[in-house]
Amino acid sequence: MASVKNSHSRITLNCGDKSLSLDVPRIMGILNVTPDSFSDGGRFVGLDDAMLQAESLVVAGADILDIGGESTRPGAAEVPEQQELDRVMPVLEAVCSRFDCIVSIDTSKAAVMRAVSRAGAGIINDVRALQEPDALKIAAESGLPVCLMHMQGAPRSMQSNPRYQDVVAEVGKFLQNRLEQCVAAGMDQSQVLIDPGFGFGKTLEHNIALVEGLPSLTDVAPVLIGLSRKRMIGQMLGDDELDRTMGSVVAALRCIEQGASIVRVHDVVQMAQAIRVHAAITA
Ligand code: PT1
Repeated sequence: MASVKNSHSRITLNCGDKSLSLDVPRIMGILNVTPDSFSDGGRFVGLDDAMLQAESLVVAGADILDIGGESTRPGAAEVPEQQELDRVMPVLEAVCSRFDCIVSIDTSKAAVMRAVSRAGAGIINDVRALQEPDALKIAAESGLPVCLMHMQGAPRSMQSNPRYQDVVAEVGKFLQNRLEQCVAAGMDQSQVLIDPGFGFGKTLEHNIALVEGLPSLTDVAPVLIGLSRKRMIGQMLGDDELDRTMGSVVAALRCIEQGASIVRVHDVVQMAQAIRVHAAITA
């Protein structure tokens, strides 16, 4: 199936002992281990539950499992380091011993990055783009691919009054600058992903502008996007529609058409079907 190739389709991510080619769109399945996690309502706190969820994501076709011990949805409070480690490490170790899949860790803390890179993590996913103390240095030392995300403000207050002159230009400039910092810290440029950060200090209009402006980001680096079940989908469907799955799949597919390389989703089966049909038609 030779679908339309985006400009990063020859890149392979070197995720420790595994690798991931970006020749086709890739699916990152969300495995949250935060009790206050949005959308899954904190159902996957226990290790057994987390393993069942991990298995279903892998069987459904996830290329990467994303494990996060800190909720970063709007309004969420920060989590102490030890609590984040207590949430993430047992799940990471169990997933790595039971499944042959790449695990990314959603964290901003250098100490968590160091611990997970020694325990088998394959990607560091940081919504704060390695701006926390020591994060850039520790991430570079890990040798793992990183995802740099744009956020305006902090999770607790970021949706109170998001403002931009030109959201696409400002997000692009920020990510380009963080990418340069990563290269200066010794990372291989091909191992850095960027993410516009849908819903992180953005109105619906900002989010839509970023979907349509995505090609200017894919010029900078391979793009990862996450909009699964977010408020922006609810806003487009009407907030009385509680099932955001189809809306999320359509929006993610549009991002793939716009050149996104990796989509971070809850609903892996539906996303995988959409990608397969889209690839067959556009081949
Ligand atoms: C994301 C992302 C993430 N999103 C990456 N990591 C979350 N790389 C966590 C809402 O508006 O997009 N990219 N890690 C989850 N964060 C949110 C933000 C959840 C906004 C919900 C909303 O509903």
